[in-house]
Amino acid sequence: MASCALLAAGCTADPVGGTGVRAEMPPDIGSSTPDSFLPQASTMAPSTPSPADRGPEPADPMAADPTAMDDGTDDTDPSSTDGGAPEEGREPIPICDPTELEDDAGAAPSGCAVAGDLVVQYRVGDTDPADQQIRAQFNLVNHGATAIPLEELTLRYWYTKETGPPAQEFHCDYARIDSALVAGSFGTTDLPGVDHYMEVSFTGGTLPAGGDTGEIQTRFNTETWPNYDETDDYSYDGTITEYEDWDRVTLYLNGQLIWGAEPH
Ligand SMILES: [Ca+2]
Ligand SMILES: [Ca+2]
Repeated sequence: MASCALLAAGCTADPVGGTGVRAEMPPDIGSSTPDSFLPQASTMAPSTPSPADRGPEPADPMAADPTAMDDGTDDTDPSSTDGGAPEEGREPIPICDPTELEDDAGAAPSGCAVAGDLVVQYRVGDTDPADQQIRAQFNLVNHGATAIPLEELTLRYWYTKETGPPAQEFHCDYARIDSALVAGSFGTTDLPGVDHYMEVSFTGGTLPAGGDTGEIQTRFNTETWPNYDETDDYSYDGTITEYEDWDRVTLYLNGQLIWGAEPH
């Protein structure tokens, strides 16, 4: 079992000082609910409904406030509460301005990330959609010329949870970049057709220009181990057993959507 197993419940092996720090929202979204953040971030999914159209969040202890999703992990280090923040003295990588790219045709942009250059590849980790676990495996690919610190990236896997209120547990079984750098948390949403997402974040590492992270094997379950039904899950596809580009898993750079389409 990888050292980051049960990250959501805390992890003792911590060679980088960040393991066990669950995914946090970047500063620009950390004080708002996941739902209020989503439409604003949906630069590639403009059809996302307005938050005003939605009712109040259900009385789910995990709902609304991402900081309320903590289930015991160590959040005492204030410097670790802004997972999207860059290292001291370094500016966050912005998304490239499309108009500037047009003016600079032919030149590979650097210092920013081009929408479409960062890609989530997915494959299903188990093809049983009615068991007690959801296994999703990812590879992040960077077709651009700018290396991206992984701390600035978060990924969301969207699904419906049939299993009631018990907390869920995130595991990273393997990651080429080092599973200890991979953290997971859970949020709720009112986006159409889904009610939960798993969010993967990173406590270190780099997505190199022209490279990839290699595979990241994640898995989660509910504490009491009831079955899920994955057949209605937005991000699930039991036929994808080899990695391929998958726009139903979304990727964010410093909180802004840069790959994929949120449920709509
Ligand atoms: Ca499964
Ligand atoms: Ca489901």
